[in-house]
Amino acid sequence: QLSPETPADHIFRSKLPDIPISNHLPLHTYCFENLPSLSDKPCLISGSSGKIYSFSETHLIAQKTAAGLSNLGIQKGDAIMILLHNCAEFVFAFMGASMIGAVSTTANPFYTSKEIFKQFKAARAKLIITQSQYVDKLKDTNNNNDGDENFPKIGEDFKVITIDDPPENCLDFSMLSEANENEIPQVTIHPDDPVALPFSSGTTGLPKGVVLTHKSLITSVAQQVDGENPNLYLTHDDVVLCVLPLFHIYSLNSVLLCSLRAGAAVLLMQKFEIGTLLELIQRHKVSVAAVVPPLVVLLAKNPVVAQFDLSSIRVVLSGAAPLGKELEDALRGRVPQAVLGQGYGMTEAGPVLSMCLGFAKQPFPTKSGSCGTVVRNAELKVIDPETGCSLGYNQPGEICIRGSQIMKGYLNDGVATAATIDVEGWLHTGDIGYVDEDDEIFIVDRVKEIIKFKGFQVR
Ligand code: 4UV
Repeated sequence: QLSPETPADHIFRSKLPDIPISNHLPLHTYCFENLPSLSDKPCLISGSSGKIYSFSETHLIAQKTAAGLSNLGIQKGDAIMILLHNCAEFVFAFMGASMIGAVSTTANPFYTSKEIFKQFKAARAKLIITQSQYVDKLKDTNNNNDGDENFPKIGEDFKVITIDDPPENCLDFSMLSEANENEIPQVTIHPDDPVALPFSSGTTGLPKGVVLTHKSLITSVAQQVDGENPNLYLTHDDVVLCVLPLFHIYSLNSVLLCSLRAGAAVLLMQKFEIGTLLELIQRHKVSVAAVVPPLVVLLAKNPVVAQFDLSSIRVVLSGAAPLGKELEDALRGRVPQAVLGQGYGMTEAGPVLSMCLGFAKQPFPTKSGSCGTVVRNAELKVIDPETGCSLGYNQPGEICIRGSQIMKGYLNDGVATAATIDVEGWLHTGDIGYVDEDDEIFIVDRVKEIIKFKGFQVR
């Protein structure tokens, strides 16, 4: 019985009903659950080479990669670092690691040597998968060791695998992708075991490892693409643009994992260039484009866009930073046939808190500027940052989210975890926003320290 002094929280829910979610499965089993009906369908399309991997090929190479990682000594609970731009090998490595119960920590190949090793050491990674051009950063040269005599050495302390010609002491990716899939060790994966370890500053301080489990990622993907009326409706005929980097959770979750689950093809773009992007959209008839606001600016304003046929695009999902109404309207002029809307995510939240209901199979009307409605099977509340009291419709405050999709916690940092997830299980985002009378979320401010450049956190 609540006393009159402690009124019940005002909890916001999706307009979509809750659904059963198979989050007892390992992530790879869940993502490839529909493999029998998808086998020959395109799964990964390499933008640069045009090579297409079917669902069964993708699954098989991921299994081989799992066996290869195991042959190199990677065991359940170990971490590997994926230091790659978007490419098929990223997918094979991530899914392969999942298959043996290992964890992938993903990082931007453009990071400095110092940034890479900070993450590498914090994650206690045993192996790095990268491209030969970044191997110099992984060596104890250029005085980036700060006098550390224990600076790890390639080949001795950790292994480096390159997806192109391996430099000295490095191994070729074929060691993984051509291993015998029958040699995958039998492992028991628990839903609470970690599978992804992206790094984020959260609401305060330095980047920390965000522990995302099999259960959290499955829950997040299911909240988006599962159910009779999925919030983000993807079909076997969709081609989903993957230009945003897979090392960031937005692309990893909402582009890659959602497409694998839903049976849509993923068009992988290694690096961003506007002409190539437009040409690939036209050639492969991209139907769903996941973007960030700076990309929306280009698509809306760059005159070169008018020379390309973008009529295949039916959905544009923008996220990771605010998208103003004016910009959204300008983009609408370029893709009048498409539904435009936003997703709102935070690495720690698993990551998706809310998604535009205009993307649903049976869509709802939505407003520009809104970040969508809270995802299903989750609870959202808005609290007064001073008093912690929960607020009702149209009252701005700190957005909090609760559900099985949120992170398990920060890696080895109980203090930071307790400062972010309270005892009742609410994750405090550090974002200020409100929910309007149609259950749409609007973000108006931030009470945290993170700096974002083009939608990505700056370290
Ligand atoms: O931790 P992070 O870098 O995470 C993200 C994740 C974004 C998304 C977006 C759509 C998806 O479908 C998805 O899977 C992932 O950006 O940064 C988190 C902070 O970025 C701001 C907000 O301050 C978060 O706490 N942010 C994210 N999305 C939006 C946003 C948005 N739509 N509008 C305004 N700010």
